[in-house]
Amino acid sequence: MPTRPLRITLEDPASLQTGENHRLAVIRFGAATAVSDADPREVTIGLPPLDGPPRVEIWRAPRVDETGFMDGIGYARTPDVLFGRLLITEPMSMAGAAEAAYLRLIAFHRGLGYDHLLRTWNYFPDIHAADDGDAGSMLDRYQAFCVGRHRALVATGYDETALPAATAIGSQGDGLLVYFLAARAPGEQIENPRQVSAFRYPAEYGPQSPSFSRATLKRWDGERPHLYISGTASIVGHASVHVEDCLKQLDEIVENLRAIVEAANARLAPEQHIDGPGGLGLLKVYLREPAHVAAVRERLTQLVGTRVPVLFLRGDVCRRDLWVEIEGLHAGTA
Ligand code: 3EB
Repeated sequence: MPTRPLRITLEDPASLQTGENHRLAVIRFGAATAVSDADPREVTIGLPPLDGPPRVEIWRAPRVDETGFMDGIGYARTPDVLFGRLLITEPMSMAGAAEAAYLRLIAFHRGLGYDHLLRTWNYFPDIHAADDGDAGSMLDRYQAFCVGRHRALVATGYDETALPAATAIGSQGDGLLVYFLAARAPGEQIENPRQVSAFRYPAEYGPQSPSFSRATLKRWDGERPHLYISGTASIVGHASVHVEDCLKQLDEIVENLRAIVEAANARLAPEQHIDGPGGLGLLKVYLREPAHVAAVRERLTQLVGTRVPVLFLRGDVCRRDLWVEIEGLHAGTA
């Protein structure tokens, strides 16, 4: 009988002052990306919180077997799942940094026997700047990131049916931060019928299509299923829509989240269904323009209600014409 896997909540930072030992990860949000040399479970993402009381994201598990550092990767694990994080600050092209990060993290999670990546988060600064690594290349750093990530996935034999859900957002502070959740047993890839799968985007968005799935559905024995939803933008088919209008982008995002939850529910028994985007355990909203936060908060409340905890962060969506993106986590929280 597997133990309960993990649960992810947003909390007052004061709750970290107790010395409890059940933490798998602690995700903080601040002015600059940083990792802790003292605690392998801690990361700070350079995404300034925009609104509301201070919050940390805490991943807890009933039993954390081991925490440590290996090959520069901080990690913590339970019998079922592995959290890991790495920060690459060496000067390299973006493609080189992404390739190095993914080669290392894939060797690492497989080496410990957690063979299945469920979810990854990717943050790096200057996401729209020209990639300075490949002389003469016309790629921006996000497009170069996609090239490097894909190279590592190909080199390690990753099949597109095994791609994890992901977030990739422009942050503040040095380096490429990647953190991830892997498991002993696979999840189920969920795509969005309103959108072309990202790994099949046409070349107009970059020479290498982005390697991620729209969501991972993960069932656990004796637990409500988890759903880890990728960063979701105002994209229909493969095109950005409502490019001049943040609130219309928000409406479209909520429709995309609804479609993803429906696609997951179609795999689940009725008593396990998630009650739409407002029934998720946590939403993270990434906004390009801090001044939009009040209007976005108000409209989001109209669309999804007040039950779901929401965190607003300042970050850059990878397409210049998109101003807002939302990820959803449903991990033992609702
Ligand atoms: C999109 O749907 C928006 O490259 O890992 C969202 C989530 C986006 C993850 C990634 C990119 C990524 O294409 C951008």
